[in-house]
Amino acid sequence: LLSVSAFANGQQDSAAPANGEKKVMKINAASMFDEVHPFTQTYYKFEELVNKYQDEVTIEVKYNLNKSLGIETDYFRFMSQGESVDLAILAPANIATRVPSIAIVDMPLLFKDYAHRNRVLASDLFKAIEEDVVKKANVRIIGYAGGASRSIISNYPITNMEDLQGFKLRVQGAPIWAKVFDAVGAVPSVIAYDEVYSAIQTGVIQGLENEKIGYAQMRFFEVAPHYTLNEHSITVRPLFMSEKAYNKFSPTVQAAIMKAGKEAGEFGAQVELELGQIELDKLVKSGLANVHPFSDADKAEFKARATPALLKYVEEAGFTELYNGIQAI
Ligand code: MAV
Repeated sequence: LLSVSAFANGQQDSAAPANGEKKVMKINAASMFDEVHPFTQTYYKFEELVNKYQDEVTIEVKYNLNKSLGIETDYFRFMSQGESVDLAILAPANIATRVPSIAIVDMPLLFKDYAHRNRVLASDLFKAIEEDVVKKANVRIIGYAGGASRSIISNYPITNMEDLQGFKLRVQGAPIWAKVFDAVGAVPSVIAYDEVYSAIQTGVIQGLENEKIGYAQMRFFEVAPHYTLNEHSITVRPLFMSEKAYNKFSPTVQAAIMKAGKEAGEFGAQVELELGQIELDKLVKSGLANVHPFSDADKAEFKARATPALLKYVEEAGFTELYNGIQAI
């Protein structure tokens, strides 16, 4: 009877406990990257910690890496439907169509610096968004990875605001990204992440904006050998679990999932900071990429031109209070 009811609850994957042995519960994690990428290392850390923080079940994570299950937009769809993917780190922009409020979490120019980002994440300012995500999209934020900066990547050198004028670049799907790049004089278009490389190659666009680690792992340097340190955003990459998977666990295990998720996310952010720089340095050393500075004056001009668009968006989307709370912290 026990195993029949376990089956009826959708726990087909879990082996029945025999003679006091722990039940094995399998979950599927997905990433567009390889085993050294910080997102993958976040999953490894999660698996280690979640089994340390509870002893009711053994959680076994299956790693579907290197786009074997598609890209982050696919993972979101799968998790939301409770199919194929149970655990994934996603850029907030990927889910903004279903949960518009999440776009603010990762908006360009939102954070003053890395410490500010961490203060915001340590506060409960994103609590309402976390609840919104469960309600509207059937996925649960269990931690936050990311923490790297995004900068401009191009097939010609960009060293100042003037070079940026007319720059055709790919941006993420949440509308705020196009609005900001439009405001600074570039020409943004929304393109799926796995189509960016060939879009640059064929001249549809001249570049994109991305983290150092994405630049290296997606091999964008082959078609766009210029990385400009304008650092227009510091990322927040929520670690999501599908609500369907989460609900399979007892409250004790769920508490361990939340604790492990939080710590794994913090670990992943640390890894990303270090690894991104290492990978970019390697590319520069081997002559595969050129890094360009962007002066403080140019950063200030970027910000001045982008800010009215950002504020307009914040107001229209009804996030003024949240935005002010973030800026005040
Ligand atoms: C980077 O690879 C990551 O931030 C990832 O989460 C995003 O989806 C991707 O960029 C992107 O720009 O789509």
